[in-house]
Amino acid sequence: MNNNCHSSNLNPHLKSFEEDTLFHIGFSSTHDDLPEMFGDVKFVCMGGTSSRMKIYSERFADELKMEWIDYTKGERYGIFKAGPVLCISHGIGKPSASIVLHEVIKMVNYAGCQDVVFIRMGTCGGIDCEAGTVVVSDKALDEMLKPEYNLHVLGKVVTRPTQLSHVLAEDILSSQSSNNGFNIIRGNTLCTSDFFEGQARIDGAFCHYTEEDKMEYLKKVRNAGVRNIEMESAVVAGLCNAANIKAAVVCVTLLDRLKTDQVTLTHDQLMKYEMRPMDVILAFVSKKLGKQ
Ligand code: R2B
Ligand code: URA
Repeated sequence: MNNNCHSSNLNPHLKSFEEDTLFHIGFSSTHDDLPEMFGDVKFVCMGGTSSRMKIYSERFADELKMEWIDYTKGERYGIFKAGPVLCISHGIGKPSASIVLHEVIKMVNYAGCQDVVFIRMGTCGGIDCEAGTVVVSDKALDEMLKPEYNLHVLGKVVTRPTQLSHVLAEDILSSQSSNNGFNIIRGNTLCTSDFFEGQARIDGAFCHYTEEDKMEYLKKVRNAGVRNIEMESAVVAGLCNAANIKAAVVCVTLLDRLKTDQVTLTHDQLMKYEMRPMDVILAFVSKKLGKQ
């Protein structure tokens, strides 16, 4: 018996496993009826925190008039389903996002999901744009400004390209109404392994460079077409490319990094801005489902 691994792109070893335990999200390829639970999923929406993904999923369920189910097991990652929309948290940073993406990519495969797309809906620092701007990413760049996600495997560097789906980005943008009350721009996204020194901040516990050094780097970043900085887009792009899944990254800026390092938004401003990627993706999903 094998556990129903369909995709030729995925790990060939999976086909010979009797059972695959998806430890961090709490499912089993044989003991859970994944096709019944998740077979209808078309949109996998990911973001940092479980509480935000719960709010997003409730909003999807309300607006699309779809059934809402909380599939969260354990405390690592929140998993909520609103009809064909699965909302999953990925935590902070590439390692956390990589773990959940491996398991979710396998899960949608075991569930037999067809034409599924992955969308990260997050927060970020902006480059040369005011707080509250929504950035739809073209590709993720690493700290050396290369469109690559590099991982050490068996003592060697494995490089995965981080171009995001042009088609999906266009589809998302074309589903927006012009009067949603905020700016949406496109650009490259710098994906870093740290929030402080890795993002050229001078307010971390350590800093060996000057404000001028920082500004020189951020201008170089801007010249590479970067409009925002965050910490997971490269994994979303790299792993979805490897799996042949279309992916998009849609993030709201919390500050302009050419002006400041500290996020000083009030709770209300943060809540308001955090709903913007949701509004953008809700318009897209509604259009795709013929509900607009
Ligand atoms: C954006 O915000 C988080 C750091 O504050 C991180 O998850 C990211 O990518
Ligand atoms: N998230 C980041 O990764 N960087 C910022 O500046 C703000 C949010």
